[in-house]
Formats: sequence, C-alpha cells, structure tokens
Amino acid sequence: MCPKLRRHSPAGTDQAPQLKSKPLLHFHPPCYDFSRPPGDFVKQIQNYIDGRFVSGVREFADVNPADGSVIAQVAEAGLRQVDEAVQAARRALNTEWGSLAVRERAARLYKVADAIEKRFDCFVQAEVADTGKPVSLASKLDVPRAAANFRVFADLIKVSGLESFQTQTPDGVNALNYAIRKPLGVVGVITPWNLPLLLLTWKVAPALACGNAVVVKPSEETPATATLLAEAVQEAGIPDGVYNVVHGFGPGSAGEFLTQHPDINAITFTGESKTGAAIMKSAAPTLKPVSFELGGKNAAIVFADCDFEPAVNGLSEAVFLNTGQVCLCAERVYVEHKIFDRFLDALKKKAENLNLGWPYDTATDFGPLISAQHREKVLSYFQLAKDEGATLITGGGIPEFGDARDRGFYVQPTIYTGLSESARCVKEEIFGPVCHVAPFDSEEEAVAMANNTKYGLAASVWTSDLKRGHRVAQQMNVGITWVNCWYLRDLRTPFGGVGLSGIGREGGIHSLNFYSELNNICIRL
Ligand code: NAD
Ligand code: 6OD
Repeated sequence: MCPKLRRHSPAGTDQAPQLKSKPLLHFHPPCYDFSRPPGDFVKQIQNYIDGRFVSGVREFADVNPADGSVIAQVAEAGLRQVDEAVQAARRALNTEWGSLAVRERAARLYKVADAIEKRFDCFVQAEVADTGKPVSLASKLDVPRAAANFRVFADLIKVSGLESFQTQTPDGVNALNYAIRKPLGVVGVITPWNLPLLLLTWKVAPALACGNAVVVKPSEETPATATLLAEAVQEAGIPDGVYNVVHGFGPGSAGEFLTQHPDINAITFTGESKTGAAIMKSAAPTLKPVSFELGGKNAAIVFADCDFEPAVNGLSEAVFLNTGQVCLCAERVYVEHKIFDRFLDALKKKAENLNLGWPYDTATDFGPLISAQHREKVLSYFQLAKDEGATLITGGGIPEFGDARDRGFYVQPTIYTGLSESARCVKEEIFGPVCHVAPFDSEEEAVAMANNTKYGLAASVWTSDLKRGHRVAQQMNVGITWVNCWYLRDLRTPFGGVGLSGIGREGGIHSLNFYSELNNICIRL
C-alpha cells in the first residue's frame, strides 16, 4: 500500500478514508519504494540525470500539507548536478533523438501518455500527498491532463505543416520559400506547486514534440510527480538525457543555476510575477528566449440576466477550486446591483457547504493550502482585509478539526465585500480561497473595474445576453475570457496573460512556435 495512504490509517481521530481504487504495491525505481514496512513511509526523491537517479548536495523535506508530516526527503541539486543534467541533455540531442522522424517522436509521446495512465493511482497518490488537493480533483484534472498534454502535442506536431510561399519579384524572378521547424536545443522548465504535473507536462510535452531535450526544476514543494514521470518517459523509449529532473529552490539553488546556465537555450516558466522578473534578469546575459505564465488577480462579471444557479456554481468553482490556488481563480467578483444580495447569499452558502476533508477522502472537495508559509501569507491578507474595512461574509480564519488536520495548513473558504477598488486586498494576488464581491450598476462600470489591475490573465463573464457576452469579453484586458463557464480548456487554444500575468502564449501552435526555431529556406526557381 502506498505509504502516503498508510500515513493516516491508524485507528483513532487520525483515521482517513482510503482511495477507492487499488493503490500500486510496488513502484520502481527504488527511490519510490512503496513496499517499505508500515510506519517507514519517508521516501527518497532523487534527481534524475541522464537516465539515472542521483543524489545532490543536501536534502530537504517534502511536507504533506494536510497534517504537516514529512513524507519524503528530497535531494537538492547543486551547480554540479545542474551542469550534468544540462550536458546530458545536450548530448542527447546528438543521439537517436536528434534524428527521429516526427512520426516516431509522436509515437513515443503517445507511449508516455499510456505509461502515465498505467501508473494512474501512483501519480494521483503522489500529487495528493505533495499538494493536499482532494483525490477527486487529482483524478479528474491533474493526472488525466498530464496524459492529454502528451497526446495533444503528439497529434499537433504531426500535422503542424510548413509555411511556404511562392515568390515572384517584379523583375520576373521566381522562388519558393518554405520554413522548417528545428528544436531550440535544451529547454529549462521551471514550474510551480499548484498543478504540479499538469503544468510540467504542459511544457515538457510540446518541448519534446519539437525534438528538444529538457531539464525540469519542479517546485520544491511538489517534487514527486516530476520524478515519477521519469519512469514513464523511460518506458516510452525516450533516450536517456532527453528528460532530466533537478530538485531544489530558486535563488542560489537549482532554479537560478538553470536560468544562468550558458548551455540552456530557452526558459519556460510558470509562477509568480516577481519570480518571472528575477528569471528574466538572470537569463538576460545569455539572451535566452523566455515564455512566462505568471500571476493574476482575475475578475468575474455577473450580470443580472445570468442563468443564476449555473453562475453561482461556476463562481464557486472559480473561487474555491484547488483551495483557490489556480492562477485562473477569480479573486474579484463584480455582481450587478439588482442581484447582488441574492448572489452573495448563494455564494456564501456554497462556500459554507464545501467539504473540508482529508485529501484522500473521495468526498472531500476542499483541501489545505500548500504550506505553512503560504498559509501565513493568506492569513495576513485576511487580517489586511479587516484593517482595510472589509465586511466579512464568511470564513476569514482557520477551521478546527480535532484531529491531525489541525497540524496541516487549512484555512476557511472566505468571502469579503465592502472594500474600495484601491484596497490592497482588491489589487494584490492572494492565491487562496478568497474573493471580494462588489456591486456594479452599468456594463461600462463593470468593465472599467475588471480592467483596473496591472495583471491580465483571465476573466469570466456571466450573462444570458450573447451579444453582451461577446462585447464585454472583447473589452477584457486579459489573455483568456470565459463566457458562462470557467477553466474550460481546449489545449489547442492560446494560453497566457498580459501585463504582470505573462509574456508570450503557449497552447497548440503557440507552444510549437515557442519550442522550435523556424528556418526559412528560399530557393530560386
Ligand atoms: P514561484 O514563482 O514562487 O515558484 C515557481 C517556481 O520557480 C518554483 O519551482 C521555484 O523554485 C522557482 N523559482 C523561484 N525563484 C526562482 C529564481 N529566482 N530563479 C529560478 N527559479 C525560481 O511560484 P509558486 O509559489 O510556486 O506558484 C504560485 C504562483 O504561480 C502564483 O503567483 C500563481 O498565480 C502563479 N501561477 C501562474 C500560472 C499561469 O499559468 N499563469 C499557473 C500556475 C501558477
Ligand atoms: O490548463 C492549463 O493549460 C494551464 N496552463 C493552467 C494554468 C493554471 C494555473 O494555475
């Protein structure tokens, strides 16, 4: 049985329900030995370089956010390990991998997707233990999306086609121009903790589809699934050195070493806006191209003519999914005056009905925050909201369970109203299960309030008037606007933000364009 499940099985108040599906008994490589004796549940998570699991310069603890227990010791990569990973990736570009036909590369990506699905329970268990997210969410979103990322980009690379132009100059010369797609080389992939496997594969799959090799640096909070992916990649026949994992932190650690490394050809990063700024600075001397998916302070606009119940349900998801730790979550909700009180009351009921359970309980729909440090940050905003004069509608504190969850990092789902548009709680990204709800009277006012931010990742608009839906969506100063839905994804669509929310777009052809160099060839006919 997976030790992360066993962790909560002793009788008494710590008892937690088991996963319904059967956990894997054994999982290789031995750094993930789930067959260790009861009680001995601390695992070793190692770096993965050139097809081998290797230690680092020191170890750090991987903590279960549900009860604060240590679930693994993680090997932190130093400069040497990062350099070895980069050199292994460079060498891999000159092996079979560098000359594989596109169709064969795609075939191996399909096999990675199959290998993820074969280990479905293991990935779910590792993701749940690392993040504290409900098992229902990891099984429905994170792990299936990881497999889908590989399949979608394998499909796309096969049909991405080449641009070509037949050229005729005024003096009668004819030429044929066509562009071929070449890999960038070695791509550094740096990812956050909120959707660890989903966001990592969202970058790794298109990078590999384009023929690159990667060195990934998952968040120090969530090292497990990136490491598990190594076995899936191996099983799929992807040569050693194409996929490497280095563990560690940002500044003065593996993250920074990667961004500074002269043999890394590009950096793709998802995380906080201020980290993006630091990475840009450290990648500047070597002029690495960057793709940045950053923070947000997303708005939702709810018109009085919305389909009320679906809008309340949609907003409840948009605010509280993954305990509010999705970059697309709505932290600012603007509701037309005519339905303001009714809507606020309905959203409050949804918040109060969320099931704050053990992550492994299939009935749980709201887990802890990622860490003690992140909880401090979220609680400091709860205090700030009070200081700024907010009216608390629900939540605002720490729930009490009377069991080991009290040692975890839970906060209550929280709703405020009554703040001015210039309040810090309305301006700054909190990244927790909290929103501020404010009324508006006119469409113009709602659009102006929604756009009054330095961020620009996502927005949602809730209305039964289709014309208004289009009109308002087109005025949103963001990268993605949903109308009458939220986080409904088609992986072929452009994804990214404006302002402090990012640089560039990934998704579909946009990912292929970032992860490859186009070489235009002009042939005089
Ligand atoms: P973070 O920026 O603190 O860390 C992200 C990654 O960057 C981690 O792996 C971390 O170790 C690494 N890192 C930190 N400093 C670094 C440095 N100086 N050099 C190199 N690497 C460094 O972000 P987080 O706390 O893990 O994630 C939460 C943030 O991510 C929120 O702001 C959220 O909005 C954002 N996010 C954005 C998207 C998006 O698609 N736009 C998606 C998910 C999360
Ligand atoms: O679904 C995706 O492709 C994606 N990039 C989601 C980002 C979520 C942010 O937390």
